[in-house]
Amino acid sequence: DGSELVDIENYVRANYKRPSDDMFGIAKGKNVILISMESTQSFVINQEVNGQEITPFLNQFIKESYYFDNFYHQTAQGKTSDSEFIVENSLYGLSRGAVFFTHSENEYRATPEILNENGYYTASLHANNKSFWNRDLMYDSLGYTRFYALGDYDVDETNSIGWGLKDIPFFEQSVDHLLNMPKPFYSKFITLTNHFPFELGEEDLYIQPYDSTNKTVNNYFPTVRYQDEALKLFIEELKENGLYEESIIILYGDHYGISENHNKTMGEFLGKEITPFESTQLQRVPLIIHIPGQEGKVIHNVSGQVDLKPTILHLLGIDTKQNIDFGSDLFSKDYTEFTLLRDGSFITKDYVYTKGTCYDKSTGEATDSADACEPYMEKAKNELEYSDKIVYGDLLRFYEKSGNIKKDTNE
Ligand code: GP9
Ligand code: MN
Repeated sequence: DGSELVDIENYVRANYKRPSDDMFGIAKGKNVILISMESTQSFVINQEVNGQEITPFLNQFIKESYYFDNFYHQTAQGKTSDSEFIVENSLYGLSRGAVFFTHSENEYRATPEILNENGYYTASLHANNKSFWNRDLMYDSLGYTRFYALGDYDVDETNSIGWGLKDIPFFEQSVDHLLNMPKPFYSKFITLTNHFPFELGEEDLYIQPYDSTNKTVNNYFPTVRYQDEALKLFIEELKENGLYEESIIILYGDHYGISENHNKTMGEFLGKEITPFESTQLQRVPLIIHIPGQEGKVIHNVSGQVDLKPTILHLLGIDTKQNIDFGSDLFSKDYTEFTLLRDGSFITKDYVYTKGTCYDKSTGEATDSADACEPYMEKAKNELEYSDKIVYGDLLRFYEKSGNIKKDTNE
């Protein structure tokens, strides 16, 4: 029953971080353009392959945005769907399976639902079959008004590769959908071209593949580069039609593209051995937040996908005190650096804990200093357990919008 929520609520309330006075409501009433970048890891930012930039557009765009260079994905087997779940609920996905499939009927308190109540039109745009990852059902539970899926796009052999519609035509066609939306809108775009096995036609090859015996790693770079080009054209389009100035634009990587199976080649590319410490550091994905009128800034705080929901709501001037969120506002003056991955690994300002070993971030070496990771172990365990209890027990059904636990739990 609802009594299980009491401990969880106490834990979440103790972790709540007050928004900063400077940033709370800075984007009030603005549209939100959220972009999920398929398989995009942070190591490609400001990095070259064959002497050429991999993400020339993003490298520029981060200079006029808030760029979080220690932001981690927290996904597991649910891949893209896990990232969507985490970002919009500030809860963790499950250690096995995909919560989008197993718990789509639950009660949630996701960003789209909250924004609907605040007068926003909410839509997700992704040119794949609507039932992939059970999105059509889960999006109802998350509170989306509209899902622009495969049937809303013109897709044929000439504009597709690999998993489907290429990112450039995807964004081109999505602009028409955007222009038809009532304002303000919250829109989520999910890219696709940079998906394993990273296929690309000759005509879309802006850079040449990496040269090694590993095809996956080789081909990753040109598809990241293609996605970067698609993003550039999309932003140009937004500038032309005036949406750029009236929207906040948030880009994040959904999960890794290069798995641990490729550590040897990654080690060659990066010029260092990929230890469990480095492997954890490779779970960083870009987070870029562009707010009209704000100057660019790199923020080094350790952070993760659970932090996006309260961050976005606070920028829009919407209070989150009553929510059950495991993340916290990245712009809060009280923000505390602690990010938990789904396998129990965690990262703090100075340490990385993974696979039973505590690493000193400044050296990348294992440390047995007793006061290093120990203080966070219990917190890490509790936090994942609490989130799992909410999902498995559908506990948010006992929760009122006002932030009270329902007294009558007979439903
Ligand atoms: C499919 C797209 C890719 O619609 O989200 O899914 P992934 O395999 O990355 O989870
Ligand atoms: Mn994905």
